[in-house]
Amino acid sequence: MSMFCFQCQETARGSGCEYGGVCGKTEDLAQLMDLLIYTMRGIGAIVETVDIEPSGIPEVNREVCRGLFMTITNANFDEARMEEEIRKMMLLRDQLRGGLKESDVSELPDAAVFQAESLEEMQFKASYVGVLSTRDVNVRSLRQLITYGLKGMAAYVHHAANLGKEDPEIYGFIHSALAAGLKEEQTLDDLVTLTMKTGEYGVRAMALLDEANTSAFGHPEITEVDLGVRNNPGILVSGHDLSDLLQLLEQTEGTGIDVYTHSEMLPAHYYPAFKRYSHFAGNYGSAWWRQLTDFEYFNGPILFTTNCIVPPESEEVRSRIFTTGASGYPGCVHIEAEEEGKKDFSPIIEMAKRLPPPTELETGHLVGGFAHDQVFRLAEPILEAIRTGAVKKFVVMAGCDGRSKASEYFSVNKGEKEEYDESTREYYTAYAKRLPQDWVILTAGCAKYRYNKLNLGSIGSIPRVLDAGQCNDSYSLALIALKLKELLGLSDINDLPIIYNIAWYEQKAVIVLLALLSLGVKNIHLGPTLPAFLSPDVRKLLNETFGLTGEKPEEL
Ligand code: FSO
Ligand code: SF4
Repeated sequence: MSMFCFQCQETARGSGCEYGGVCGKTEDLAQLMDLLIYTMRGIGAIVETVDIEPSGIPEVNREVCRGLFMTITNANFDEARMEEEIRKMMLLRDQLRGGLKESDVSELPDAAVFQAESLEEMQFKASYVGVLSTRDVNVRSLRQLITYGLKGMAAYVHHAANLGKEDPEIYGFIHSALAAGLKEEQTLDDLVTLTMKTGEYGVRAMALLDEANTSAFGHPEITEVDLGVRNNPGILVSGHDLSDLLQLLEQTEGTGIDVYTHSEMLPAHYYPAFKRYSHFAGNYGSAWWRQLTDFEYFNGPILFTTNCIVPPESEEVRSRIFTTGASGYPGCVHIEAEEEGKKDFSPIIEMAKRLPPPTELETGHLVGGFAHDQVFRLAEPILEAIRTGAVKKFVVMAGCDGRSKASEYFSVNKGEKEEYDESTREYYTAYAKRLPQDWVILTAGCAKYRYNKLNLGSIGSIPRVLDAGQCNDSYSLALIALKLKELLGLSDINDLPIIYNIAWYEQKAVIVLLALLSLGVKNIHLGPTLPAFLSPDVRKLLNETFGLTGEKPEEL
């Protein structure tokens, strides 16, 4: 075994990928990712040891966030770029270390000083610094919980930075939490404290991104998004980065090319700033894991701004995929930012002009845009519906979608009741269908694709599925809960008529979970299966302290 990774929900046998990833990650790539994390821990150790002010090292801050983002599930499959990133990170690390006194350097851990010139040397080094190098299972579990939370946080910070919003204190926390992963003497109590702090900084990072998005694009508003196609050639934009989308819309204006969103880009339609582009056509396809079929029919080029990439099976589809930012795939053209974050998307535009328009997959529309500002403006009717009993309960079904099981909507009738396997994602479709008519779903993230096309109707003017946006917009759901608590005069967020039935897949969901825990939310149901990286003792601790459970909510 030359790799071990258990960071996502689809990890092999529910315990860990050891001979290549279920996601498509190779052993070599997994090793390089381990070494990249180790190098960034070394940077954190230097920053901490000599008390470097994070505001004085902007390039290092941004590169560390990008590096963390590159290791998130399904973001980057390109070994050559990972190797290049390690070299860049080592250079930044060595420059940081360069000005230090001999005595300071001698105090630094190996991660801050090791050298690896060739790929072979990197691989050799990587084989000693992966997840399993932490022997104690509980320390390993909490250390990885924190690391995965940092990856999610870094993704949000990276998007905010692309829009010009940065917070040196968040960067400072990321450096110190990375460095903490090198400390031998950490107790479980230290790690639990750091886990909670990670959640607190997660809230700050989500608030920062919310501010970046809303100040750049306006507040999301209720919007009907078209699911059909037009007759022009198209470009499909996937991932989560709204600044990339804006640049693409600007560069395609007047070219006769339409721009469509895919998966987690759907919520871009809710922002006023994007609505002024008449060639911003609609949403194409479904959740990330269905992309192999969706892309085949799209016919035009596809731009990945972040995860989730599924390794393309056909050369034809691969030739139409472009990546940018932290994402990457071998053999696909990667578009790097030039000065001031500007990107030249002309290779994508030129390809789009030569290719046919997308093939229609479906017609109709989806309604979304229920982020905090919009929901606050609907506070009166919502409160009235709660008071009169028209709305009995809210269920937060935010998070991620995933492959298991591959059939999207199922129906196995055994007697009166629909049967489903609770360990698969079919459960979320079944659950949404079974909800009483006076329950409302609050959602964010790609988890919504399990039920957002079911036509679950409305209660008066309130749709039964309120989509706040992307996974990072789960922050909106927390703000909505806090506002309801205030308006209903409650003293505890857990007294609200809200239950949490959250689906997770990758590490952005980990920071959302830690953020919710730090806000005091209790009794979260997390599925379809609990993370493999939570050891039995850590599961017990999270259950006893926060009521976190892998059990599904009671039968309806
Ligand atoms: Fe989904 Fe993928 Fe957004 Fe994730 S597309 S799974 S939690 O990247 O970030 O919700
Ligand atoms: Fe396995 Fe998930 Fe890691 Fe990929 S990201 S190697 S599927 S645990």
